[in-house]
Amino acid sequence: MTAINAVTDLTIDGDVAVVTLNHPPVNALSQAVRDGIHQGIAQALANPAVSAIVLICAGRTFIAGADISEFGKPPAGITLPEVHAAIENATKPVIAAIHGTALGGGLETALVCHYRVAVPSAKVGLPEVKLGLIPGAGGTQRLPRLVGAEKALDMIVTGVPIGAKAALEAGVIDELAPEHSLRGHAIAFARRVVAEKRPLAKVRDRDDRILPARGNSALFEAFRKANAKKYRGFEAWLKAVQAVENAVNLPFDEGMAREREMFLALRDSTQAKAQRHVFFAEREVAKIPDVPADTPSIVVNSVGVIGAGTMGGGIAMNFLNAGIPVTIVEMKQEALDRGLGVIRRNYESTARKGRMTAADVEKRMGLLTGALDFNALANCDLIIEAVFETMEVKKDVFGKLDAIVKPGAILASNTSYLNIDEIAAITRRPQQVVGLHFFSPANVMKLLEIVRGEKTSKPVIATAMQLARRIGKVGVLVGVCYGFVGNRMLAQRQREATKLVLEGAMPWDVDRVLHDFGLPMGPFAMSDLAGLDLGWSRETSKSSTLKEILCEMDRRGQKTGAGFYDYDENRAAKPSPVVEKAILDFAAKQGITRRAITDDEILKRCLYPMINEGAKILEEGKALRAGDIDTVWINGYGWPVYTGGPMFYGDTVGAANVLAAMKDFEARFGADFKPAALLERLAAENKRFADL
Ligand code: 3H9
Repeated sequence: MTAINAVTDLTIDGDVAVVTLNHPPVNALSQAVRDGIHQGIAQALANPAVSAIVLICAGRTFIAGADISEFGKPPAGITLPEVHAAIENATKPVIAAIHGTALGGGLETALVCHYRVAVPSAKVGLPEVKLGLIPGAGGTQRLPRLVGAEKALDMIVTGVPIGAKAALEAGVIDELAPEHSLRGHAIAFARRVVAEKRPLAKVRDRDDRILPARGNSALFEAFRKANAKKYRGFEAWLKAVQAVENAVNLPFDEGMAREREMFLALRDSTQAKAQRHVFFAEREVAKIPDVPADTPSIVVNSVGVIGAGTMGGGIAMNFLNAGIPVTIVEMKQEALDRGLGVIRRNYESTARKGRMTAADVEKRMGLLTGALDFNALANCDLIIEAVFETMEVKKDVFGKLDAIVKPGAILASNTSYLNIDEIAAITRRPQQVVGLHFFSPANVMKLLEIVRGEKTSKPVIATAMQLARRIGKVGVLVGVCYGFVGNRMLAQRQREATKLVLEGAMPWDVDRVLHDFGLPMGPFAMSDLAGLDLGWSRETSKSSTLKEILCEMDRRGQKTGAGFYDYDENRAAKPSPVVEKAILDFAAKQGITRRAITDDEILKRCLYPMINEGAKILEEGKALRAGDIDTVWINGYGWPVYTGGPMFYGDTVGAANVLAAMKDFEARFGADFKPAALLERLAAENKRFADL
């Protein structure tokens, strides 16, 4: 074995040279890796004893793509296209041996090899769109030549990898290797290629699979139309469609040149920078400086959930899906039966859509036990309460739990706003108490705010973070404050949206501006969906807010067919003249002279106070990093990933610009807009939240 460089070895096995990359964690194509492949291939070609070359990776995966952390830095060393040319033009066959994931530049490297073998568990894909990019090293030109235009469009635009068996059927790979003998099988395959005098197959030379789509612009147009809504706001996917269309219609080298041009333009775009930020932020969020990875954790093999309502049921489903038994407790048999019934129906509906088998449904339901007594929770490792949101009720529940549940168990609250320290203080084990704030619908939304109380122990935090991953959530550690990170910032937007409507805008103006920004829906459409009568009662209603007035008119949201909007039988929303009049009357009663409000003002007044609140959250240490706040908003509220989250968006606008607008608003509208000290500091020092 010869070491080519720190990350590459060359071994000669009879007449086959094996170039092995070893660059943990994912063998990304850093400068050293590119260099290693290039030199390894050159040495193998120069060796007269070698008749074929295998390219393989050590560790958990084949090359998982370009090294994303190199983007945005000055280019150094040999480029990937140069490495690819060396492989493709090699005078001896080069075989890619794939395990783990061959993604992005990794798959592109495999596609310039003359043949590809993979173990059954391997996956291959071009996920560049998820980073705001298109494949930039031939992926959009070579993949269609192997799998045809339609399959290539699907793979490149969704970015979702396919398994090795599907890849074999589609024509991406040539052969499957047994799971645990990839190296040996790849060498044997290489010998066969030589013995059978198979050609040095170059994907670039094939056109049999793309010919059917040549000149068929309707195919691409239909694809664009069918996906326009799904990818609203994203730039890269349309470029990807264009690149595949080029592959079909243009000579190979011209298609390559266009792909490169589009890739480079996208790589330096705001969207790609934002999506790279999100990629790293979602991974960094798991790192807690004072709770290192080796912190001991608590084994969680059984979970108790208190409350079988919408939230409790959704929470329970997460654990059932992960194979963890759940005991769910309700006060009354009827409520318990209803809750269990809803869970079953949810699973059955998933099964009807073909995303689960009937056996899967029964397996999950078999892990679920209903009970009417807290004593049923005595042996659970973790208990999460999802009961009514008042401090008295929560304290009562925690007091009872503390008396019943085994000593090492974790007691968690799903509260959205309440003070975890106050709840913990009622128990004899405040170190075992933590907030686990799920977002509705709890079995769907990816976010889990993990609320660290003053006394929450490090093992409890480590356990909560690991558990989040185990149930497929993105766990974000937050501190105790009203509304934690997500709802605390949301309150800023809600306040301004309500004020804007009294000052001169209409709910549909505010919603349109925020929807166009990329949010799934605006605040008023969201209120209609959630129900305007949350926390409202006819007895205490005094026509003192617009919401109260609408509830009094029985306009309580989508469920009553009317709220801020009118709804037809298909739940399609229409601006409501009744609401318009109610707004004008209410504003007049309040003595407000309405004025024209621009879309620009709506956007800034709704979003900048959120960024400002995010700055306060950072100042107070209630979130560890700006990227953690972005992760909350992207995974919990559907904030458009291509803007990077509220704090990254603040960086894009620039702290000085956000500050200037906040000061202007403060002068016109008062203390709601008082700038955070951190925002002032960043503006003065010309820094970004990302620099903190
Ligand atoms: C591309 O290829 C462009 C080309 O078309 C053109 C070029 C000219 N670079 O996710 P994990 C790090 S674009 C740098 O927790 P898993 C990651 O940050 C690229 N670093 O593991 C983390 O670091 P840390 C196309 C990377 O097992 C560690 O590796 N490729 C990269 O859950 C472990 O990651 C992609 O988009 C990278 N490319 O999942 C693939 N990838 O430990 C992106 C990972 O310090 N990667 N890291 O936090 C993935 O999808 C997943 O990481 C993967 C493993 C499925 C591979």
